[in-house]
Amino acid sequence: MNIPVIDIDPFAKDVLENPYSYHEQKREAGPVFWLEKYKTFGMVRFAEVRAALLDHERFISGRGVGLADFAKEKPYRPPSLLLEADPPSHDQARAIMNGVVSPASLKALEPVWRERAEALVDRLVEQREFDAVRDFTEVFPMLVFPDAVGLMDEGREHLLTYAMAVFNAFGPRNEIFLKGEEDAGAAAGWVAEACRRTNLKRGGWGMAIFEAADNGACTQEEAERLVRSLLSAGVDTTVNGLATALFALTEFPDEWNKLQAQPRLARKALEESLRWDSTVQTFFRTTSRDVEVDGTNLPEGSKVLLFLAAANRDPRKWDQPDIFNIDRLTSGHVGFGAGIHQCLGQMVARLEGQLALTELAKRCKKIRATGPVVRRLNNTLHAIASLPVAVEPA
Ligand code: OVV
Repeated sequence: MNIPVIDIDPFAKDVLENPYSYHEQKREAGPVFWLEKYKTFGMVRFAEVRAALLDHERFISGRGVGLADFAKEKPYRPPSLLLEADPPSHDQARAIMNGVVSPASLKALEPVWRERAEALVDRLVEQREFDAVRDFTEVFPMLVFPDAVGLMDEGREHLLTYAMAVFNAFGPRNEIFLKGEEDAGAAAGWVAEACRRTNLKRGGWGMAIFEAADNGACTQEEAERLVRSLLSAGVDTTVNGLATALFALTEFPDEWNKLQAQPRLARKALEESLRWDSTVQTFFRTTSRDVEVDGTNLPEGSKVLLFLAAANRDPRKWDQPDIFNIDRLTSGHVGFGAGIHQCLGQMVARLEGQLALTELAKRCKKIRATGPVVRRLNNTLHAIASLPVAVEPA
């Protein structure tokens, strides 16, 4: 095959720890390359990654967005009706969810979410020193999201473990995956229970999905699985997206100063942080037919690994891509994906991020790391386990 071959394992521990130093070789190799270890194609350049995301007819999701090809192996859990589906069924499921996780519902939640952000940040700033992840970014989403879904109170801590396992499962069955699987058994059982109608509270997004089912939008069984999507995709993503934003702001103190002077920049800071270090690093697609990319034929049924995070640092697209700059125009970044599968919860994530960063910026003059960032290795998420910080009150 006349195509660059890459021997680096994108799911090896040192690569997952710091993926960015490994992207350039792939980016310079060509618009599409062969990942020898997994016998799949890969793309890291912005133009090709974005084009593939937008081309959902040729780069399909229904055979899974992980390494496993659902046409050849049984999925480890019943496939997501959103993430691991193609039109027309995908679009029906998505329409239900768009009606539930709506701008109007977020507008109603915002005042309560702001109060919770204020109370949490007040307490942390009083402490002066805290762990930005364990005490803040793992706490705040858990103070708002499970209530918005209407989840049962008992056992919510399983959400974080469950989602880590789900995101590990998109990668190979390596040590990281197997370790996550060990932790996830009990969590998966809890999640299955939590998705049932009888366990959901009135007035939440979960019950709203069942009400759509009552009106004929889908079956009750499908409603349960759509609730599962909220629980899979809604917690660890925001926990780590927010953690990365705080990490970026400690690494680039001038950017913190800009935010501190103008807390309204919180939205831009979050968006730039998603570009600078995308929480969801990669997703696969599968070719539905022979596809030509820049003269290379990708045969039907090929898995293609799309490096969203690498595309968001492609110098062909971004000026000084490794620099975190909250004034940057980030529009077009693929941190939330692109096209029909583009993140359904992006408005939720933005609201959580905006509130958390705004309240912090209003109350702190400075924030600095007091110890090293500790990564939590995951096959898909660039995650942080710990980031000790000290703040100087405003
Ligand atoms: C985006 C995402 C990640 C993980 C799971 C799902 C979605 C789901 O729909 O279950």
